[in-house]
Amino acid sequence: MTKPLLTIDGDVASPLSLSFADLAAFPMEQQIIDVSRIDPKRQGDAVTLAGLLERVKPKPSAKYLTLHASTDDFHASIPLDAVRERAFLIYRVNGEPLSQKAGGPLRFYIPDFAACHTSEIDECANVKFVDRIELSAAPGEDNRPHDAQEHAELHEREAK
Ligand SMILES: Nc1nc2c(c(=O)[nH]1)N[C@H]1C(S)=C(S)[C@@H](COP(=O)(O)O)O[C@H]1N2
Ligand SMILES: [Mo]
Repeated sequence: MTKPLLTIDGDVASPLSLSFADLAAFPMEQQIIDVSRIDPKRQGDAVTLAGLLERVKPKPSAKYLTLHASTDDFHASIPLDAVRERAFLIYRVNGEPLSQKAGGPLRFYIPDFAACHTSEIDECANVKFVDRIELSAAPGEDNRPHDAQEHAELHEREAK
């Protein structure tokens, strides 16, 4: 059995749960094969957020995208319009599921993010271990660090 890695729900017409096999089966025009073409520091293959949204059909009321990682209780909520055409979800490296070390099994990625804790679309919003994407009219749960000290503390915890 292939277990779902990601659920997309909230203000959408068709909520959806997807396994690794489901992600791999997305049409090629909704995949990015070799994300290093877009960001040389990253590797692997991804499904575009636009492709996922086409499947779930956001309602007109959906203005925010909340990325949930239950593994470490990390959450980020960002304006949908700012990322809908450029973000993607990395799910595979060398034919295998993305490793936990790299933020797998599934990691949200915005290629051109702002510096940490400077804007809604910052590097901290590149949520690792993302297992749920929730669409909503208002901002959702968000526990990204607010300042340099909180940020340093988070990375210290991450390194353990
Ligand atoms: N689930 C989860 N995702 C997370 C974090 C986290 O602590 N937990 N840290 C964020 C922060 S603050 C940053 S700067 C980036 C770092 O990503 P990297 O380790 O791949 O460079 O991941 C983001 N995604
Ligand atoms: Mo960050």
